Amino acid sequence: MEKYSSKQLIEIDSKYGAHNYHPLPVVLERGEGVYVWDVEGKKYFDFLSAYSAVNQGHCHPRIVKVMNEQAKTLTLTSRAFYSKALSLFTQYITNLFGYDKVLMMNSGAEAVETALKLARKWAYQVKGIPQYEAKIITCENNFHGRTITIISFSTDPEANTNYGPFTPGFITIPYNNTSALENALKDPSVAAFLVEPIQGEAGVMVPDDGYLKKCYDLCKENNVLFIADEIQTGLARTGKMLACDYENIHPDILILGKALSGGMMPISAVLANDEIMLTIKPGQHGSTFGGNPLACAIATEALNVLIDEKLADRAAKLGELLRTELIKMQKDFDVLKIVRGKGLLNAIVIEPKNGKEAWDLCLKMAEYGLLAKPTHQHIIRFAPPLIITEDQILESLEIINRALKDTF
Ligand code: IF1
Repeated sequence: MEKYSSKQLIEIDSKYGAHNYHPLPVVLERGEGVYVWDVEGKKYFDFLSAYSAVNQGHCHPRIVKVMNEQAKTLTLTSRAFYSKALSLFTQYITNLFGYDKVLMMNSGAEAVETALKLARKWAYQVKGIPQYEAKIITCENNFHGRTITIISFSTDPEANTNYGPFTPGFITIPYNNTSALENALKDPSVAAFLVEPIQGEAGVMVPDDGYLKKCYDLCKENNVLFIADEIQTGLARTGKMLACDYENIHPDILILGKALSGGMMPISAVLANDEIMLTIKPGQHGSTFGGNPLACAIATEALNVLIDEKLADRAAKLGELLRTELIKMQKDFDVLKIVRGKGLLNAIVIEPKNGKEAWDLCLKMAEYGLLAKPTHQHIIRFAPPLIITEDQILESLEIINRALKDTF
């Protein structure tokens, strides 16, 4: 096979690919566990985990094995017919998370859109809100995907400028502010409250303890659905199977994605009880690939790996170690302003100095063998695969320390 250099491949991408991202100048070719390799054969710790889609690590052998077997058996039937894989997966995932039913989709955004449609259906058919007056409350600095409806309630100009006109029916309130929610819930046409248990894209913003529980209780008091977008925080990433588990709340609608597939392919799921889920009748929602046999086989094994390898406990323990050691580093580096996170969903905030900023630190960490990328200019997410070991965390911290020293 012809050898290409990183430089050549970056030029090809720039010439033929859309410019909807600005990647770090690293061209990856292989991944295994916590490591990825670039086309020159350089090895890196992956501290982004494809934004928490590879919690189980790159190319987990158990998931690859199941994927290969199913790929040779049956990959796609459409929903015009039943499939054994889907029937058995629906039973597995609903029992695992404690819901009556699941609706399978593909991307996270599609699952969020599905949850919004369920909330509106429930509003008109169950709660009795007058038709097309249903409103859904969302939070400032949210990130729930890139469709036109979802960016309609984004507060980030980068996400929605020049994409209008926007979908109506959304109320925006500040995140981590229960009185703002209490006030917004006075509107009788509110159907639901959609929230990320931790705001990932906003920069791993962890709300106050008790925030989610208080929001959940306020929603219950006002007959409003509590919808948790656990696409990034779910599936062991924050140290529990779900971030909502920290506050023992059971969302009315639970949205999963990303690591539901172990990074193999887009797989997302929306879970709810019958009162909500059965508001959608046959022919009123769907997707060509939603719940396909290949996805169901992969997702079953992806969940099994999380459980068998106790990845939530590992994330809790090693996340604590990572944050503790990063906080110690703050004594030596005044640019390291904030360290925050839960489990292995963490972020640091870097204050620019001597004309250098977070991007330069990421370039230096890449040079030293660790991949991470800034979001909102000064925030760097540290979210390695959950299979990382204590020694690998310590080795990664050494790289971060050296890069801080050599950058600022
Ligand atoms: C990008 C970050 C962004 C999500 C939550 C739904 C979705 C996401 C909580 C949509 C997706 C991805 C999208 C990707 C980068 C990454 C991301 F937050 F993880 F860092 F963008 F903000 N809910 N997040 O985090 O899922 O349709 O992508 O499968 O768009 O750049 P999707």
